[in-house]
Amino acid sequence: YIPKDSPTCITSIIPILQRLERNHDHTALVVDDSITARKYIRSLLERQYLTVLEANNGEQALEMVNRHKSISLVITDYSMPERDGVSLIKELRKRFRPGQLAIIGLSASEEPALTAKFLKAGANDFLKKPFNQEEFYCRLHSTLNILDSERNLYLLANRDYLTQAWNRRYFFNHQLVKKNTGPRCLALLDVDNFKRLNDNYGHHIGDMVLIELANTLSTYFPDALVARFGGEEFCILYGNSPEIFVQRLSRLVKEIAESELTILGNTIKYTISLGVTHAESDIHSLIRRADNCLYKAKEEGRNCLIV
Ligand code: GH3
Ligand code: MG
Ligand code: MG
Ligand code: MG
Repeated sequence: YIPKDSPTCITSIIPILQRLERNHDHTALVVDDSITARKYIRSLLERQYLTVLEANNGEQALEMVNRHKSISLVITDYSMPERDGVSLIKELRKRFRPGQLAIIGLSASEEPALTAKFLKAGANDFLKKPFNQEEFYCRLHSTLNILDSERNLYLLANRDYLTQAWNRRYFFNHQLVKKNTGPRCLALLDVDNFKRLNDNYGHHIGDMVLIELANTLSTYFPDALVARFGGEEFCILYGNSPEIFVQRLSRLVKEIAESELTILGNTIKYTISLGVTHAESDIHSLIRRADNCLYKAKEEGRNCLIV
């Protein structure tokens, strides 16, 4: 189904359909002090299946962006009371890269070099009011295509391909890792006798066990940073009380040992070992200490946790 007034200048239907499907993932914030303008832009965006929110001025827009994490596109007017569009964009760009939040400027102002002013402030694109509807849709689509590509690129660079867990790159770039101060707990997790599991059931089943384990870890620790460090080894960094962390990890060791996975007709049982540490020290000494504990856990017969 193609909306009647979808851009006729794009001749191929397939890209439009694919674009429309992906638009469901985007929430747009329309910022304008004119209700008429807001309603008109809302109707254009809703016809392209975007979810739309509205703000009256730049100040309100900042508040909305803080409150609604789903906002991925801001379409903003220039002249508004309290905070104008250019100032709003400058403020937003302190916190969001163009690949995180797309911004399109719109203005009827005759101010010379306004397009440059918007682009310099960090807008992805700019349109002069009154605009041609087809041009609006063309610019909207190309902005959203770039945003989607940037998001995909980010995930490709930061997630582990097999398990979709965060990878080492993401881990070492994370704020909680970089800050290097304050108490933190770190656990290194290693699957026991994983080589044997691969030998017994095949590498493919081994892969599926890793995927299952990564899913279990992310549901167990939604409040922690979980990353695949490599092979069958995961790292969990937690910013709260070590007592609670160790309790939850102990429960995890027990639960994994007691559970049975059914993968492609095979009943799989496996265990994990953990080395855990908590301190107010830099990440590398935390990892070193956790690794020593993990080594001891293996020495003590595996399927256990050493702090
Ligand atoms: P231990 O209890 O001492 O940890 O024994 P282990 O067999 O788990 O340890 P080892 O380091 O000898 O073997 C790890 C194995 O993990 C070897 C490697 O083939 C396997 N492995 C690493 N990455 C992957 C992967 O992505 N998929 C699968 N299926 N296996 C992997
Ligand atoms: Mg205005
Ligand atoms: Mg290992
Ligand atoms: Mg192992």
